[in-house]
Amino acid sequence: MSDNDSFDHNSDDVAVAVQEKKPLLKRPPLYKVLLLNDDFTPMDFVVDILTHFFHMKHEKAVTVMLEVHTDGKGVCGMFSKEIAETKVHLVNEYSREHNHPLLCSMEKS
Ligand code: TYC
Repeated sequence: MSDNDSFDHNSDDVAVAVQEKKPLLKRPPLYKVLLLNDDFTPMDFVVDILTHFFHMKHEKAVTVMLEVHTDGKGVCGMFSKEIAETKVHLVNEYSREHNHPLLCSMEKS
């Protein structure tokens, strides 16, 4: 019997097990937004992306940039599907505008 179960008592004082309905709503899934390494995008540009689009402090942005540089990819943050899609779009658009090949992508967490 789960934590949601309890006992009710009818008029003859006979115990009856009562199970509450499971909640109908599940939390929506979160998505990781990732940066991928490449050989051409300047490190400073990646740090700027992390501070401006992902609101990281400079020190944290440098740490994440170096993680991407050494491991090939790194997580910028976790968001709802719609917010993650928007961040990916804005970062890739901004990188292309500045003629850098930096790639931002997302995956279900
Ligand atoms: N590897 C790049 C360089 O040496 C730096 C870099 C870091 C590029 C992170 C992309 O997501 C990236 N200039």
